[in-house]
Amino acid sequence: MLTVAIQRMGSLCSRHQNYSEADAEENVQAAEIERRIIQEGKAEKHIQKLLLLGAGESGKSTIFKQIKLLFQTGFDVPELKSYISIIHANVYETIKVRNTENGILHDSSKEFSQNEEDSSKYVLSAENKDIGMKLSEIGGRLDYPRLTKDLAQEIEVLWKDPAIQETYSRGNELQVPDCAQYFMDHLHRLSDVNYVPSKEDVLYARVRTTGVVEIQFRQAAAGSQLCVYRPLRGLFFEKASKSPVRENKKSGEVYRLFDVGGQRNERRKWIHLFEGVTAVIFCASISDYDQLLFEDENKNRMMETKELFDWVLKQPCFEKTSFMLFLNKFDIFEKKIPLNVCEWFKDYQPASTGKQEIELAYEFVKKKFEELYFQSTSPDRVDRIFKIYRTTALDQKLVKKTFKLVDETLRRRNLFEAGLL
Ligand SMILES: Nc1nc2c(ncn2[C@@H]2O[C@H](COP(=O)(O)OP(=O)(O)O)[C@@H](O)[C@H]2O)c(=O)[nH]1
Ligand SMILES: [Mg+2]
Repeated sequence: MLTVAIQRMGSLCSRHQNYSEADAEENVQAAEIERRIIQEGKAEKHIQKLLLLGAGESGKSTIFKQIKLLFQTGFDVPELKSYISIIHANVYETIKVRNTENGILHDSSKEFSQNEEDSSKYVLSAENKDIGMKLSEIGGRLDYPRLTKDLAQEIEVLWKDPAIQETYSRGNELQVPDCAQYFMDHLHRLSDVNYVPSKEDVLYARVRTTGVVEIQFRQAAAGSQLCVYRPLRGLFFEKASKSPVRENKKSGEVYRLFDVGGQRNERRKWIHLFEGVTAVIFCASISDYDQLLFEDENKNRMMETKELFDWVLKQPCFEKTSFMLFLNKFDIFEKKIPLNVCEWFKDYQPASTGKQEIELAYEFVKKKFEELYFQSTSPDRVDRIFKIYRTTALDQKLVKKTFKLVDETLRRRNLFEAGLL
């Protein structure tokens, strides 16, 4: 690159009348380029690579969005607006109904109605038939329309229909988006003609990540600042505004965080990112133990997470990589107690009630992951760092606090490795 730049400068300069002046200028520019390349090379060495891994819907992209909010001024209006179609699609997915020979049913309750004697409870009531027909037609379209006030009102009526509520009461057996209730509670605001999604709406919005997205930022000792944010092979794009070299002069670690798709078909792309990773932030949704996978409805989500964590831990590239395990969706977990269903947790014995039981259940799950970590970590890797954090990715304060702890741990590790501790 340097040679090309010099060659280009050479051809430009050759048109100059005064060659010695041009040569001097050329030398100065070449020296400057070389100095910048050396500096950037040094800066790259200081960048700590963090990888968000975990199964689909474990909260990786929500953590990624939180980091973007914490280390940047937030989402600007065009970016917020880019979420309108995603949020409206989340609404239509929540209320997706289908016209069948037995009547209009929620898309997901077809199996329930086939396997149960009393299938009538899943059929929309007669007075909501027209709305049901309309939404069944919309649900079949490739592109959903923008949510209008009228549509929002009709969706609200349908949401309250006993058949839909009956279906949603068995949400753990269905592929129900976590954001369903939240968006149903805000239908009127979401359908306003001037609607601009709030920060919270964006955090709730569910979009399946494909490809890889990265953000680069600096966690300073007091406060923090963003350096650069740019896409790799992913969805988001924002122009890099500052050179990491300049930012790096200030104190604080520079991190580059990668978010990836979590579904099985996305995982083969992960391996390309495994080189030189400082820490894996593994997201495990601990509320998933009674749910089935989106991509394989015969597989329990927690069992998938267990196998995935085991596989990641054994990757040859991660011999010295630190592991930060985020036991995520604690807010949903605490509402689901007592634990049940999942094969991995079958030795769980409820011993108490209320808050105390929640703590016991959480400690039980944490211990399971700890045991798995040590079983899957060969003796030559025992000096890599392993930390577990209880998270709710939607809770900004908690994510901020957690990331600070992650940062402190990684800094201490660096000092130790440099022989300064
Ligand atoms: N209630 C709750 N919802 C969460 C939490 N973390 C993520 N979600 C929601 O779960 C859905 C999937 O999260 P996402 O970050 O896209 O998962 P990913 O597939 O791992 O990237 C989104 O609708 C999020 O808003 C959490 O801690 N609590
Ligand atoms: Mg994602």
